[in-house]
Amino acid sequence: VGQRATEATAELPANFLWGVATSAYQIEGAVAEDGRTPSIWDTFCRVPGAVIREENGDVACDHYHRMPQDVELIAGLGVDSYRFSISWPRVQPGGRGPVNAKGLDFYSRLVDELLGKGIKPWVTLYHWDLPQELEDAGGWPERDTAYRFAEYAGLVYEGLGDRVRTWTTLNEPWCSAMLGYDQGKHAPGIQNFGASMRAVHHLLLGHGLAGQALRAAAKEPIELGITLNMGSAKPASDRPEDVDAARRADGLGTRIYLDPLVKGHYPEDVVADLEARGAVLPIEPGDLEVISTPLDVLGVNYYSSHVFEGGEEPHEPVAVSQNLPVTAMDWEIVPQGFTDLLVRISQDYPGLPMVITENGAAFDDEVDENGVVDDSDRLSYISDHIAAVGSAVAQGADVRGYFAWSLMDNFEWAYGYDKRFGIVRVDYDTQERTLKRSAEWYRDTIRSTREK
Ligand code: GBH
Repeated sequence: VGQRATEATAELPANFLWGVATSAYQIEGAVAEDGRTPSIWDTFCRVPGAVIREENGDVACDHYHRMPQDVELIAGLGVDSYRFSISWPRVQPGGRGPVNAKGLDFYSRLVDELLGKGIKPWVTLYHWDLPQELEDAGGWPERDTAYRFAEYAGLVYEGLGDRVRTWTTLNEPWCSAMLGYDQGKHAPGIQNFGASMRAVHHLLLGHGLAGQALRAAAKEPIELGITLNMGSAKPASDRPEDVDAARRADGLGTRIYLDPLVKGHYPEDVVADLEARGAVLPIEPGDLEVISTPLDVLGVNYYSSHVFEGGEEPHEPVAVSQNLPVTAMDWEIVPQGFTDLLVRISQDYPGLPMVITENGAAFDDEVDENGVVDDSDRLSYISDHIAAVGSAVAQGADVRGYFAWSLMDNFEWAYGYDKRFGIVRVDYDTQERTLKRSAEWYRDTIRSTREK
């Protein structure tokens, strides 16, 4: 363990931020308590076939009732920071109107518990749980949702802004737009490419408007961020159709978000591709200025990277096998792609500090007769990926922190409770939490960096 920790962290700066991450719907449960109303995920989970075994987040890890103990668990890992998300329909039921004091109070107590233990709260305002009423009014393809999101951000700031400095607006807008409105694998389960592109623009607009609202309300400077899921996209060969396929995958996966956020305009090649498909980004005058509101930090969520082949025109990207080992999600394990991605972002979008807001893996854990989960596969995944971050830093990437996904096993969206991403095991019958070997390694590794 010692050797491995030293190697993995050798290149990281001394003030590197270590953390663990979760999201509201995946852990909280208590979906009908203290005034919370349904989100699109409560609805989606009831659609036959949408989620494996028709599972849902009604109870999840029961974190809503176990929060103080869970904060103790987090403190025991010795992390600097805890990344969690706020449930919009808890704080502003229905997505409109006044704040629900009881709902907001839960997060206020969470922040106090964390600060009391010297743990920095890293707040994400939106991790996919849109109030159902806003979906009924059109959801993210509808422009008004962006304004509603900014209003909600302001309400949260009023309640927590005196104690929270770091604000992530959205978690993985690609997933909200593409899985939610194009592929239909996530809530609200719609399959309409045009709608997904309208969602992209309104998510980004919502990010910008919320960022401006937070800054307008802030008495002291805040740290504004957005979290994107990304990987490196490489062509399978130098055949023009493969090169074009990789360009397209990168365009819709990464540049359609980062270009407007950082450079203030959408990438021309992507806009041209969309036009050819009859899809439009519904840009209104002034939108790009709002979207490019200065970012203090870019959150990077990394799981895997792909190599693409292009078929016939228009060279739709098709991911091909790299013959690498996979996780329980069947995602190939590509730490080199992580290094490549971080170096590339630092070159193409210079001056933007990055924090890894999620990285981790699902494996089929086994509990032995002593209750131990010896998850050497997850431990290797995490240590290899921390080392990959180190390599990127050595090549000049400005990466300032790493959050393991996830603190504990939780509701893995369309996969229900089948896939376990936790470094802490959750027994869903008893709600007992047990540190896996990976959690012990992570704790010891963090400790060892402090002794440097
Ligand atoms: C994150 O999303 C979420 O933020 C988090 O809530 C979730 O629990 C966690 O990851 C684990 O899933 O099939 O090889 O093409 C992950 C976003 C986007 C990552 C799609 C994997 C496809 C991999 N995912 N991506 S592959």
